[in-house]
Amino acid sequence: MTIPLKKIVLRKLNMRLKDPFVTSFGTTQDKEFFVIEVYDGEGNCGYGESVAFAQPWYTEETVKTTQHMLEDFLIPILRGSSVNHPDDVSKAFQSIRRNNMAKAAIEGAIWDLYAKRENTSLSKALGGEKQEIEVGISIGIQPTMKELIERIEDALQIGYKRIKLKIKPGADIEVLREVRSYFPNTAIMADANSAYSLEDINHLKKLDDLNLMMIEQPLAHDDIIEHAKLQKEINTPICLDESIHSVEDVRRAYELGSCKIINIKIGRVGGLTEAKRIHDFCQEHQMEVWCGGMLEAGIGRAHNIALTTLPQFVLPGDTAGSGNYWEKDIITPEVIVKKGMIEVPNKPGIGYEINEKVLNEFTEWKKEITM
Ligand code: OSB
Ligand code: MG
Repeated sequence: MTIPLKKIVLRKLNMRLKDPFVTSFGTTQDKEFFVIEVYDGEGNCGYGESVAFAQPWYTEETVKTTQHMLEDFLIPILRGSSVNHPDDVSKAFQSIRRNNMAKAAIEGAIWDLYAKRENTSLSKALGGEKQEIEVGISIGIQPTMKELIERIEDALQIGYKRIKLKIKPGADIEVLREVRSYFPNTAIMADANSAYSLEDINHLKKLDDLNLMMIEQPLAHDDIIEHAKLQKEINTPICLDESIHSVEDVRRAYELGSCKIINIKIGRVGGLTEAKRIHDFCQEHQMEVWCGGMLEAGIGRAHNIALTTLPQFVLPGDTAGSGNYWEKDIITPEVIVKKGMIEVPNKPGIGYEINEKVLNEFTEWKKEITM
């Protein structure tokens, strides 16, 4: 049965993170993004959240390109399509190259709407099984070792199942070595966000002494081949993040041996349908996966939680609790982490209510688009 797409509301939000988030590519504190509401005219509304940053330093997309794609291409395509299942959305978008984060934002809203119409949770609509998920935390580069150790101690207090530390040239092996000496038995991994090249191979080999769960995206954002060369030389498992935009990218990485682990981000791969395809490929080929994060507010966080209930998400993801990022979140209840676990909501759709007061407070403008 066709899902009626009667009206879309595009909201531009601006929310300030509690603390600036520092990576090898730059610092983020003000998070600009879109909330997309899709109405069926029968009393249901699906919610999506866009994840592209204001600057094109993680991928090529930005807040402005997201708006351009949504208004000038993606929404017009939906106006002329009949959507029977959310899987139809990515098919309808096939004529548009990449712009995966823009596609994912609106596809996510339609997945939520679909689940609500089916009176089932987004988790179950995706085929998820878990009632609770294990989560880790991603800690940005800190000004001092003292602050880093404190951040890790706070995270361990909350029970996060693994600690991810951002590294960059000049703030890497020595930092990790010191952290390891403070926390000999903690599950630790590092994320380089593409800051190294194969010329650094002898330097990167030193990671092997640190008993890390993995090193995430050490080499170029668009590389598959050099990661395979590096993986042959180091024992630390490589996890690819920036290099993966589709199940085809995962197949190439698998066949070349470029990594052992895949970080799935819904936005980077163009939506939940493609994320599920990647999950299924990895399950079949025994590659471990986990759900990455883009400093999302509550709606994006809820989508990540639902995705993580699929069985091959065997490693803790970056979906930390709302309070790790925000003074107040746009959903209610906020996402709470207890003993490193998040309880999966079983209400229809994303399973959280929208906190309209907070949503309106952070909305810079909104537009109603009649379909
Ligand atoms: O590389 O995973 C990344 C944040 C922004 C951009 C890229 C990355 C990250 C994170 C934080 O690591 C994940 C999160 O807590 O949402
Ligand atoms: Mg990463």
